[in-house]
Amino acid sequence: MFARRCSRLVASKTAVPLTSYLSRVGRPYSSAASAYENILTETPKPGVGLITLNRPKALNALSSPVFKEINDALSKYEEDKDIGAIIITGSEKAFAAGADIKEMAPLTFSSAFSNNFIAPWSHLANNVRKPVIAAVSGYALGGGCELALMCDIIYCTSKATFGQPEIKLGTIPGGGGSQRLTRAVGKSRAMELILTGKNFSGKEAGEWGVAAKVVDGGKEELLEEAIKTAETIASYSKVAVLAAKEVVNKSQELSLKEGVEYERRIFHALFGTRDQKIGMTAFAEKKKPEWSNE
Ligand code: DAK
Repeated sequence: MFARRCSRLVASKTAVPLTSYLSRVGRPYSSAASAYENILTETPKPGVGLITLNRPKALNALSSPVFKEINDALSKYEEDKDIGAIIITGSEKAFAAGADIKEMAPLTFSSAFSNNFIAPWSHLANNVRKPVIAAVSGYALGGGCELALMCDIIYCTSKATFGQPEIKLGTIPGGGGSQRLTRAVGKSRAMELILTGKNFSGKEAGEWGVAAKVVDGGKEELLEEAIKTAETIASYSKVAVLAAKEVVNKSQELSLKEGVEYERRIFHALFGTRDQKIGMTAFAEKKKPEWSNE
């Protein structure tokens, strides 16, 4: 498997993202970076796929080519049976400073509508069933904040800078920010943030429930925490993990009654999996479960 994965990857011309924290997290399962132009992909630990946005000159602004690569990498990790969790991160300075303003500036309604401009943004939220962790250091503005909010879990540094500044550009959030940020922080706070365009810190993101963990350090410490969590998730039955993500996401769309019923149906369905038998038998026999992922 290691050889198969390495054969898909070739040396990168740009950043070497793993070197600084390898001493802390141990040897990488695979540290070769990919042939993409704007992102790097690696497997820092077995079962963990890491996507690093790597467009430093534009603070990881999310242009169409960047998103095409993110989606391609996500699809590959989604297909890879060995990958159990995915992390998306950026640089120390910027997770992503937004959609690419220079690409958007000349657009007309007609061209944006006809070409379904940035429709590929929906891929992560709509099609990726494996858990995705956003590890946010630096700026996560506009589409960068929305990209983080599309992920299942956000970890950030206390000094990270989130915000939906689109109002300052004469527009509004277009990647789901008005919906997901509102669900995360409540209507009054979301209104204030979106109508003023004012930023909020990683520390506030933790206090307001946007981020699940706030790390008092830099990107190294942040990634270390994100990788640990991704490893934990990847160590469980993959079928149970997919089911768990699906039922939590349903809570955002269904009424409580419908959501509880949906959860119960999936819970019942899991009695049809081998891993439910493996997990419960292992508990009773005081053994470590060896998941079949079936
Ligand atoms: N787009 C393009 N280039 C960007 C950029 C961006 N969002 N952010 C930064 N850059 C570029 C800068 O232009 C600069 O390039 P050069 O001038 O060197 O060529 C380089 O990155 C470094 O930036 P600065 O010189 O400005 O760096 P500073 O440290 O001084 O400032 C900053 C950092 C993050 C405060 C500043 O760069 C900034 O304010 N950036 C813009 C932040 C912003 O307004 N973001 C929101 C963009 S609107 C949709 C989905 C999503 C969206 C829309 C629709 N659909 C699915 C329909 C999203 C919209 C947005 O995100």
